[in-house]
Amino acid sequence: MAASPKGGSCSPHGAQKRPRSDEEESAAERSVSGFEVIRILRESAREKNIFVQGKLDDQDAVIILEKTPITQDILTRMLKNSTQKLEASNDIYSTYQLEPPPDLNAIKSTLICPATEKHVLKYLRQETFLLEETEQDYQSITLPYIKSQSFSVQWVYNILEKKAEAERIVFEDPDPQIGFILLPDFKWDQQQLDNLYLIAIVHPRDIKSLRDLTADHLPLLRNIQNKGLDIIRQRYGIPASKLRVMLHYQPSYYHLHVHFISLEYEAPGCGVERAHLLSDVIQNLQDQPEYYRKHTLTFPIRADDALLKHFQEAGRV
Ligand code: M7G
Repeated sequence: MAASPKGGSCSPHGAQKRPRSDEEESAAERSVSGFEVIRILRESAREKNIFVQGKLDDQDAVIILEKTPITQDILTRMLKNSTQKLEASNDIYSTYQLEPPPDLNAIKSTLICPATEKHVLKYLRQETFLLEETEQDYQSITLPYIKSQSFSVQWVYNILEKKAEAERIVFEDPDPQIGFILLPDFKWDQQQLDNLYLIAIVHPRDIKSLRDLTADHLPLLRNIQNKGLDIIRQRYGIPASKLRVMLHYQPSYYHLHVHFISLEYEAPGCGVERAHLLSDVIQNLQDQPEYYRKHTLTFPIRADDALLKHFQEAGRV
């Protein structure tokens, strides 16, 4: 199914068309053809993607290349218009190498440039462990670490201030307390609905993660749940029963955001060790206003993550 909008009721709210900023212009003009490969950080034949560290214009860079799913709407054109080479045939069985026309053969690519050491580590395949973080651990180990180390959330502020991706906004509720912006996640190329992936980024800037949430945030969370689901149903025709609406703990970026993912798509980070369904979060906070402040939270951590070292030094693992 193609990801064309259904109905017109969720046109960008407050997202005016505007000239591109200098940053966007330079990103748009940067060509990946000058990317010099240094090493493969991770690759998966099953997921058909590759994560590569390299240099672009003398800057450290990471590029992620991914073959996109073959969907019903392009199937007929693909079969009809591809050049085909017979590879082998035996009785009723034959295999072909199909070469589809370029527009049906796109590779989704994400470039991070300049990339930090933390980006490189994020994509490097690594052994992971589970950590149990008590309320005290969060205050004495994790919070100081986050304050000193976490990824910059400049890209989030650019979205909230319409300095980037403004034309991609699917919906905005501008309320400073309970408002948010809903837009396609970088992981989604918007070509098909099977891997639909949107994120809701909240307007308040003082909520780092799930850990900060209390019952005071219930109006915000309910607003995201109700409006997010409504808009996705109207625009893409996907009902709530086909969506995984969740938060990550730990997130990579410490500005509260909620992931809306097609149930058909086994996206990275959907496992029980990292994902928290928004509906569970809402219920837990209804039952216990300080649930996420007080409870021990378990999350996966990579062997090379400096936070693990801090837990080790504190004698917690
Ligand atoms: P997360 O839970 O903090 O960490 O999610 P994760 O990246 O380990 O899942 C952040 C989400 O924001 C991810 O799903 C990213 O794909 C997405 N994302 C990251 N960046 C830098 C951008 C961006 O610049 N634009 C958009 N639209 N999405 C992004």
